[in-house]
Amino acid sequence: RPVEWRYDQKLKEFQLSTPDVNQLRILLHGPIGAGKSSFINSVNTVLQGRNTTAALANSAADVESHSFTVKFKYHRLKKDGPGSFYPFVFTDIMGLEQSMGVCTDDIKNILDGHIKNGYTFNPAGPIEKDNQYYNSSPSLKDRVHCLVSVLPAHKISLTSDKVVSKMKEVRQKARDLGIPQVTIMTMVDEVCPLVKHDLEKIYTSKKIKEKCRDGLGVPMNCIYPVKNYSEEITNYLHLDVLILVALKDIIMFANDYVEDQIYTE
Ligand SMILES: Nc1nc2c(ncn2[C@@H]2O[C@H](COP(=O)(O)OP(=O)(O)OP(=O)(O)O)[C@@H](O)[C@H]2O)c(=O)[nH]1
Ligand SMILES: [Mg+2]
Repeated sequence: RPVEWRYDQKLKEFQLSTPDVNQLRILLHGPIGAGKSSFINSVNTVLQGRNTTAALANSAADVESHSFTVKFKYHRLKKDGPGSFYPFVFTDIMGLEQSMGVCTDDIKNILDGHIKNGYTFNPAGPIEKDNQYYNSSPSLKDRVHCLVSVLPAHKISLTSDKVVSKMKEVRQKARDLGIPQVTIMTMVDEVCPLVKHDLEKIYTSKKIKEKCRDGLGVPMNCIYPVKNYSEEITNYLHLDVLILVALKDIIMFANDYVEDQIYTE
């Protein structure tokens, strides 16, 4: 078995070292249909070792026309045993497209911890300060601890300038706050037929390398290629491994951030 497989055990045993923050908050952003919700589902599928009945992602065909994810909510991931959850939670936000996506100011509000679970995004403008879902004095536990940018490999070069600049703005804000960042490149199976048939070819595929190079200004060694669980109903080792490699770093970076903030505060 590849060495990465042990990450699965590491994540099962992972615990936060501080009582001030009870869960690590991970925010996914990226274009519509990039595979954000599917990634959260895939993480769930990998951690549980079984199909998790696509509870969160949309399987609708018209992902191009509009976005489905409208409500803000962090998703918990079930661990073995009733009522037991991993100490990290994920949220993905409506696609960053031109007219109806979440406005960049609200993404910044999420990074800062100003938006509470249950808020429904208004594409016309950011959350009002008197809204019941507005947290006016967020602490470290309310903040995002790792920002994940999701790029679909087959459409990287087609991403509109508007979306590219919105994503840059969000990444800049995260950088200002010192929040660690990871970029995930989904849909690797869509750009390389070799990889589609044999996921192990991912590290030698020229096409994948090319796509990483197009990665919207992100250094190549910061991009994690993955194939989400989308049509498979059983787990596959190499799919699991790619997702675990990305997940392990997301969680470790988030944890480093929290420890760092507590230490310096
Ligand atoms: N072939 C392939 N299909 C994928 C992959 N990831 C996601 N999909 C499919 O792509 C479509 C869109 O995925 P979603 O996870 O809904 O995308 P999203 O980023 O959450 O989209 P919005 O919420 O609309 O912004 C779905 O039909 C998925 O099954 C992948 O790695 N490979
Ligand atoms: Mg979604």
